[in-house]
Amino acid sequence: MTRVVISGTGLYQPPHVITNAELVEAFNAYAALQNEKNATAIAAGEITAMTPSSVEFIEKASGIRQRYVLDKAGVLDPTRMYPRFAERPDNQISLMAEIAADAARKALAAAGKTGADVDAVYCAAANMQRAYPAMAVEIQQAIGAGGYGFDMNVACSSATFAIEQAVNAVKSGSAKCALVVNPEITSAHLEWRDRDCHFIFGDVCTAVVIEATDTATSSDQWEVLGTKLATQFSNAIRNNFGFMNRSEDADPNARDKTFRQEGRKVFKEVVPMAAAHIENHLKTLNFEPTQVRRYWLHQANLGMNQLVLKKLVGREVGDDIAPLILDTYANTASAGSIVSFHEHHGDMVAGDLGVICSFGAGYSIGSVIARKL
Ligand code: CO8
Repeated sequence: MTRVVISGTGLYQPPHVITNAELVEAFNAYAALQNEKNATAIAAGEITAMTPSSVEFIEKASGIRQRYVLDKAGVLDPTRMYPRFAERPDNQISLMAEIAADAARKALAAAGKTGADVDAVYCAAANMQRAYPAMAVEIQQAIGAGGYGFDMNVACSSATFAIEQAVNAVKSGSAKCALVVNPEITSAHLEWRDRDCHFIFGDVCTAVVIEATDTATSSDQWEVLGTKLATQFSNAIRNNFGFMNRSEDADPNARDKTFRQEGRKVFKEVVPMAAAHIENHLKTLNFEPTQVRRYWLHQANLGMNQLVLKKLVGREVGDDIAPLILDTYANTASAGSIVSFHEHHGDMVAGDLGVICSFGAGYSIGSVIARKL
């Protein structure tokens, strides 16, 4: 049986930071403008006045302190409240492919490979920039890869679901060296005008190189011992944006065409599901949760991760067991657990066991159990 490793990871970090203070200032300015505009209707009781956001709430409820974004000015403009991206001509690489190619080149350098070694590209993300041609094929061309590429979307679990496809492709021999990229431009689909969620997301892109042990030359290899995917339908995290909107005569700016969720419900339902998923996955490989040196969990909420870990190992654990990147990057959809892995595995030694686990819309949960070689 072919043994498969993660032999390199790469990260594209957007150029702009938005702190919670900047975010709240812009939101509150927007809310004041709306209240001024709607003063008569508010006074008549026809609509409810918007309430301000607060830095204290955001930090207490989520653990998020700042986020990276590709465009800051548009998001913080109280008369706009979403990023401003220039439409690109067909002969220019798409923004998603551009940041993915950057992360991919870094991951390939870490793995000691070039684009020419890659024969499978999975562009896995919570949102896709266009319908076709697939961003993965554009990325394939940008890095000079061969083989095939396709896009896939499993919301916040896109990365782990793609890793399973990549691992299976290498195991079956349909690919020799697979690249998983997760360009998450969440700022374009976040509703920055809704105080319940305006603080949640940030932009980033991660890349992971997956190949067989017999081709890997990297000094940093993680053998994938197993992957496990699960989905269970839920409406608690939803976005109705899609290609049918025009034919449905739907308002493209309606609230349901951007990200929305019932945060508390998600929190309550997903914590036990994620803990049970990881425990069962470890059991199939005869491991106990306490044998895991590090958990790189989905980065949606600090309290959520602490609870998942408490259920798993029976005690409070700190950053050494479950490193947090949410405070700096916010929720970066499918890239979060990979950013955590990328930034927090350098100190680990041969034989150490780790679990990458994502959870999100769908619901969807994906886990990857890996051991440092
Ligand atoms: N400032 C001040 N007060 C606020 C704010 C704010 N910004 N927002 C809400 N409040 C108020 C509320 O109105 C409420 O007031 P009241 O009690 O009077 O009704 C009170 O604060 C408490 O509100 P909540 O119950 O909503 O607050 P929570 O403590 O539940 O915290 C969280 C909200 C942080 C959202 C929390 O519920 C959470 O993190 N839940 C888990 C979410 C999660 O894991 N989601 C899955 C990940 S998402 C995913 O999979 C994405 C896929 C697609 C990506 C697309 C990219 C855009």
